[in-house]
Amino acid sequence: MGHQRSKETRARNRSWGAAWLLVVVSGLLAVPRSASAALLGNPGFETPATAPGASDTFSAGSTAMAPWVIVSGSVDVVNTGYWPSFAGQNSIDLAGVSPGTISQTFATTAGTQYELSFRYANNGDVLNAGLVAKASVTVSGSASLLSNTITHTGSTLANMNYTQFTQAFTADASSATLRFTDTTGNNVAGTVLDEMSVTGRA
Ligand SMILES: [Ca+2]
Repeated sequence: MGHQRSKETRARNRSWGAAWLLVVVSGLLAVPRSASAALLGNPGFETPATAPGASDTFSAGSTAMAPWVIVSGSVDVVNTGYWPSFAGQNSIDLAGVSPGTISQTFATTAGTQYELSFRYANNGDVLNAGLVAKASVTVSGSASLLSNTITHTGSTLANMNYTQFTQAFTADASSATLRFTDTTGNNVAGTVLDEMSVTGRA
């Protein structure tokens, strides 16, 4: 009897050993391949450099914010001394001297899920108290992958009260284009954006 129990114990131990090996191997396979890869360029609008307290306007055709493309209209790159950035020295107002549209194309793997995240607020200038900023945000590959509208109010020069946007999308091609269009309806005061990221959820 004792001998038999001992054989059963050894068999159980071998079986546990195999189970642990499986856990270790699947743990290794589950490590995200590209979670920390930076898919967007100039994600916090830190280029171009701004002077302390300054706000500089850039119009369609300007490459100052590359790889962001100013598709139409204009945007302001705003130094944190004018209103606080969420991070770094700069944020942007998506309405410069006219409602702006910006876009950026980045590499993706079809079938992989990604998460888009960014911070948004509204032009907090004292002249714009009560402004309700509005913008569309889209991601497209071969088809539309994400389409949403953001609205924001209540930002002030002292407290921009940034809100975080987070939404997942699944790529369907080797690249995708992220696009923002200001629809506030004000030529000089619109949606404030900062600290973009797109990360793979592989
Ligand atoms: Ca920034």
